[in-house]
Amino acid sequence: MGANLSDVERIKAASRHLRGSLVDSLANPVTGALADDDTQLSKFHGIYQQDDRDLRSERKRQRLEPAYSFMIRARVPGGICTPAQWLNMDRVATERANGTIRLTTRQAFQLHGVIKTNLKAAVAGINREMMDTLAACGDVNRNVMAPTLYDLSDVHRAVQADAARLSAHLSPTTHAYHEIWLDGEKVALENEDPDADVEPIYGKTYLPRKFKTAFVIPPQNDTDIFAQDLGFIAIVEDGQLTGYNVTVGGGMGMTHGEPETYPRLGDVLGFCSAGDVLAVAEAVVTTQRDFGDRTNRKHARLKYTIDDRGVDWFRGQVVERSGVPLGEPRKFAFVGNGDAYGWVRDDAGGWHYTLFVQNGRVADVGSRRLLSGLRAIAAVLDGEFRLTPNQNLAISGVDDAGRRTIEALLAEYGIANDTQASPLRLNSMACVAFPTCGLAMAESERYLPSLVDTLEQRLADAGLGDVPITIRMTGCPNGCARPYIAEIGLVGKGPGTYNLYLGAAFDGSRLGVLYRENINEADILEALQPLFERFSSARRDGEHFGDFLVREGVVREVTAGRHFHTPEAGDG
Ligand code: SRM
Ligand code: SF4
Repeated sequence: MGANLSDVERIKAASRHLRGSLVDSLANPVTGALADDDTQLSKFHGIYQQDDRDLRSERKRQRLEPAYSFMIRARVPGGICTPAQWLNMDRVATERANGTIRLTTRQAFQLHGVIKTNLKAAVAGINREMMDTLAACGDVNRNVMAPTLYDLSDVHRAVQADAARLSAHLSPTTHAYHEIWLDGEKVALENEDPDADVEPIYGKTYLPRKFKTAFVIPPQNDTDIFAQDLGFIAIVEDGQLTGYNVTVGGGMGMTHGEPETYPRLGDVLGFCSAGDVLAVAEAVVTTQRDFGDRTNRKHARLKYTIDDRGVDWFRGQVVERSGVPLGEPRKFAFVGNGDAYGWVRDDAGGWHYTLFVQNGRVADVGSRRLLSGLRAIAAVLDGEFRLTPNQNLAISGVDDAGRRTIEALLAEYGIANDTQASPLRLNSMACVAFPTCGLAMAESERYLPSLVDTLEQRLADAGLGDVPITIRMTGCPNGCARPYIAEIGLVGKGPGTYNLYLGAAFDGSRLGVLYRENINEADILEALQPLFERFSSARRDGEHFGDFLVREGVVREVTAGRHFHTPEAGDG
């Protein structure tokens, strides 16, 4: 192992395909934590060690170890979840976690507050309904996203099927997961020699860094295709899926004060047929496996491999490795990156209700009993749930009678979409941040709703109450709610302070740019108020806020991720 490799590379290489000493760590009664190296390996199994940030200093004062607990992330390819899986997740959340379910920005589930002694039972519990947590995190391909809705149901089904196939194809094959978490259920594996495990795609040290894949069907860019390492844009001609434009090299993460890190939008590499998806994806993944930077984890994502070596070089690798001659990209156009709320009917007559779930948190709060209501709906649902890429939930595939039943339950539990909710709120997203996220610098999920209360009032006062504007907040620059492609992006800098990014496109196709640094709520309002007024008086018909700010020269147009921090010729 080379001297310059990052420590995580050493841990992966020595882990015997992700086993490490996880079994011993789980059995150790002396601490609520895992051994250090195991905290890296557990991620590949969908598990993050965390501690309650609200209690951290008090516990330190009392010389107690941090209040350790674990976050478990379950993969839900394409966001499709059966009613039985929902009820099972609810049961595990109630019995083994903190009694809430979190829908993520990648159409997955997260449970928080699982203590070590509950961990194994929780993971086994999730697996009971054919849902797993393997590769929900770690240096592998993560949950594969797919569009929630499309009016042509056959096309939607075909794209969902491609997403599911790719998810399975890129899943790790190690037996470690079954050995550690599901013993008894896969007895035959227990006696196998761990070194005999093979990872045909990943090899012993997996990928240099996390890797993310999504599918999308224009005109809705709900999966934020340009934020993905690898994307497949469905091309639909005469009502038929003809194939996909392939995108590569998207990613949001950066570090404050380190301009060599930056968010980047994916490039369109070319067109492939649906039958070539697996081969193309595998070629993209193995190129990143072989050429990604394993010395510096802040420079290890595919976006940097591509910027360092050039997109033409990358295309050459993909074509050579896959044997697929990528064609000229086909035409496509997006209109937005949000969800369509309320009832929508597909061409086969199925009804779908997209329910707004503020910041993805499913809990009973006052008269809005989301957890109980969805439990009741799951008990009678004759269709499926679809977790959306915007932290919402579609109740999908019901007939007319089913629609009436769902409507009654939505009303009974006080969870139907608020018809008065502003488009700003409906287009808002916040990452988890405090108290669980170890990387949070500022509040996000617990704060954005109240900031939106104020901003929606200001927008209404400016006569913009009906204008959809995307707003996303994160507690740190890692970008978990994809803030750099929101028209108003707020990124945590320190307690109560944020960087404000403006000028991104409403459809997720252009990055915003830093407008104000390290500002508190009063400064945020002071910065936005005059821009709202200007937008109100000079807006062109149907113009979006981000486009307006760029057209008016309030912020420059960012044409590429590497120009995110510093303008270059052509950046306007
Ligand atoms: Fe994320 C790390 C939560 C989507 C970029 N993310 C984390 C961790 C696990 C913190 C940690 O490493 O200790 C957060 C756990 C918080 C908690 O307490 O639950 C966390 N990320 C989330 C979720 C739950 C946000 C949400 O509110 O929904 C999303 C889970 C997605 C899923 O189901 O898989 C989530 N994270 C994203 C996205 C959006 C996306 O994938 O479309 C991004 C930006 C896209 C990208 O990857 O570039 C994202 N998360 C990061 C990064 C920065 C990666 C980078 O390249 O620099 C980190 C930190 C890291 O990897 O070092 C991170
Ligand atoms: Fe945590 Fe930062 Fe991701 Fe928010 S953006 S969940 S604070 S890592």
